[in-house]
Amino acid sequence: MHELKISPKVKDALEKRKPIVALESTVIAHGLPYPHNIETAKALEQICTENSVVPATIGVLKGEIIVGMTEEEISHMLEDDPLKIGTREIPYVVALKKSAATTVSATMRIAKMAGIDVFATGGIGGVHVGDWDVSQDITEMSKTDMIVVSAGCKSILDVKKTIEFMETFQILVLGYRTDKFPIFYEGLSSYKLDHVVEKPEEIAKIYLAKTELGIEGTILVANPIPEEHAISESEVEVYIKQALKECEEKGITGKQVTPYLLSRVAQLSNYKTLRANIELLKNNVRLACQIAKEITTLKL
Ligand code: PSU
Ligand code: MN
Repeated sequence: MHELKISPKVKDALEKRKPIVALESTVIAHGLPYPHNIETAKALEQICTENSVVPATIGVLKGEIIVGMTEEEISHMLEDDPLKIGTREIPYVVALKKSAATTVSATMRIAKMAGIDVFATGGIGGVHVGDWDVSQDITEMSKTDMIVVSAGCKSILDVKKTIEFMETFQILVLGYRTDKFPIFYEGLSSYKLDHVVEKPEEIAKIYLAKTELGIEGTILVANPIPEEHAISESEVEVYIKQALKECEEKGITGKQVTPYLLSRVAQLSNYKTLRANIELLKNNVRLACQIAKEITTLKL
């Protein structure tokens, strides 16, 4: 198999079966503006460390797949104006020695190759509104064993279709202390979830049962943004409508859509959505740390 560059800390944690949480690099390169991106990347790693969990930020530097990027490696990646890649583009950047930030799909696949079970992100990609555009995140989650902690998905997506697609692709969605599917900035949606868990331990047990039964795929933990950081639906809707209209006018399509919408919505909201984004990321990492610890306890 192609060699991954696994950092000494992550390697040690894998050998000693210590808890590890994978983190993606697209949110750093294409999801948050400078300098918030670097600050947030550091803050998320720090939350892991404070919780005695080893963080593993994943990305590609000049064709080398890195699991557990250092601060310098993250800076180098950003200087290289990295591509935004999903799983299907991993061989392309490896063979042609390009730098790339990994989305949810690519991060999960690489985390799996390394032997990591838990991954924290902000929001997953899903089914976009309008023309056919469905994220690789969905297809990847249908086949890769992983626990992905996210604050649901963004209302820039067609939330209802995204939820239905997850059923079709056999992705188990667990509401964390909620029976409503969470929406990124806004908190809870009106879409009901069938499966609710109250404790990180339950999530770990379900994951191990899944593994023992040989049922492949992801467990998506839907962890709502803390109420005090949520922004009202009516407010966010105005910004999203405006940003979507601009996408159409400017002919923005494909993988440019999500980064464009994210940055425009942040500008239009006077960076209120940016603060919400950072808070929900931290909240997801905290929960992912607890789950990762439960898994190591149960696996011992
Ligand atoms: N949603 C966010 N922030 C992000 C992304 C999604 O709130 O940064 C990123 C993630 O990396 C996700 C990707 O995997 O966008 C999905 O992009 P696309 O829709 O092009 O598949
Ligand atoms: Mn797409």
